[in-house]
Amino acid sequence: MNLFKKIREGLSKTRQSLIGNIREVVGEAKLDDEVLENLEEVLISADLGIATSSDLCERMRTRSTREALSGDGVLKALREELAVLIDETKLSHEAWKPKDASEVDGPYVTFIVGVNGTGKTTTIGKLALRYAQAGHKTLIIAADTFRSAAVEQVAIWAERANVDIVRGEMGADPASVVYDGLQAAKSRGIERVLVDTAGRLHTKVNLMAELEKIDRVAKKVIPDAPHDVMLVLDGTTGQNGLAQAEKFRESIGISALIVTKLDGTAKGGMLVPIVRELNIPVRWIGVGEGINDLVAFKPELIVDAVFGSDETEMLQDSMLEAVKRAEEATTEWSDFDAIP
Ligand SMILES: Nc1nc2c(ncn2[C@@H]2O[C@H](COP(=O)(O)OP(=O)(O)OP(=O)(O)O)[C@@H](O)[C@H]2O)c(=O)[nH]1
Ligand SMILES: [Mg+2]
Repeated sequence: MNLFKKIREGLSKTRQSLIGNIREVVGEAKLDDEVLENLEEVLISADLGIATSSDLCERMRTRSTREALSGDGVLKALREELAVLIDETKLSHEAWKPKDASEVDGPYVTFIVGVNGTGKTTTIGKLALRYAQAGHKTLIIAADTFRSAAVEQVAIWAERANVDIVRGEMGADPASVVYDGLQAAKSRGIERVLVDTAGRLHTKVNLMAELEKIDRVAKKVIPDAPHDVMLVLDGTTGQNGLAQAEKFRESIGISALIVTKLDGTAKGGMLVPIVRELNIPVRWIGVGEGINDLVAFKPELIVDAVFGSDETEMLQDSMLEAVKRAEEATTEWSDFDAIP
C-alpha cells in the first residue's frame, strides 16, 4: 500500500467525522457570519486548535467576499486555505534537523520519550524493524525499569524486529542502564541505538529531572548523544499533546514528534496545530498496533488526510507529486537515514 493511502486509511475516522460535521453546519447555505461561527466551532472540536481554526475561518471570510461559497464548495475552499497555512509553516520547519547519521562517528542514539501509554515501546519495535531492514546494526536499550513487565514487553519487540537488546533490572537506575547500554553499543559496533524510557507525566518535576539525568549520563559515554530525541504523543488525546510537547522541549529538548493511534480516533485534526504551531516536525505517525503500522509523515499530506472529500476523489496533481516525493524519501532513506 502506498504511503498516501496508508495515511488516509489511518485517518479515516477523523476525516469522516470532520467532513460530516462541516457538511452539517454548512449545508447549502451561503457562507455568512453565522455559518462561519459554527464552522469555527466544528474545527475547534475536531482538535484543529483555536489559532488555526480562527485563521482558517478568517481566510474563508475574506474569500467569501470574492466568491460565492456554499455546500461542497466550502470544503474545497477550506482544503485550499489549509494547504496555504501548512505551506507557510513548512518553511520555518526547515531549520529543525536532528544530527545527520552520516556525520556521527559511532552509534547514532535516539531517545524515545513521552507520557504514560502513548505508544513508546510499540513504536520502538516498529522503528527497530525499519532500521534492521535498512541494514543498520541496531540495539534497543530497555531503560524503563519502573513498570513491571516493561522490559519483557520491549524484549518481545526486539525479538520481532530481530535486533539486540540491553536490559536493566526492575527498579534499577535508568541512567545506569543507559550508561551500560551505550558502552555495549560502542564495543559491539552498533549503528543505531533506540532508548526506551519509562512513561512520565510532563507535569512531574522529579520525573522530568530523571530524564535529564539520563541525558547527562549518556553524554559521558557518547559526548554528542542523544543525536535525536523523539516525543511520542497519543493521537487520541487531542490538544493535550501540545502542552506535553512544550514541557518535554523545555526539559530535554526534542527534535521530532511521533503521533500514534491515529487509526482509532476522530481527533487526528490535532496534527494540524502540531504542525503549524509547535514548530517541531511530526516525523512518523502510528496507524495500528502491528509492527508495520508506522508511516513516514509529510506535512503536505495532512490536508487531504484530514479534509479529503471522499475515498474515490481523484488526487490532484500537486498531491500526487507530494506523495511521490514522500515515498522516494522513505524508500531511499535519504531524509530518514539521518533521522530514522
Ligand atoms: N491502535 C493503535 N494502538 C497503538 C498504536 N501505538 C501503540 N498502540 C497501543 O497503545 C498501547 C500502549 O502502547 P505502549 O507501546 O506500551 O506505550 P508506552 O508509551 O510504551 O507505555 P508506557 O511505557 O507504559 O508509558 C498498547 O496497547 C499498544 O498496542 C497505534 O499506532 N495504533
Ligand atoms: Mg513503554
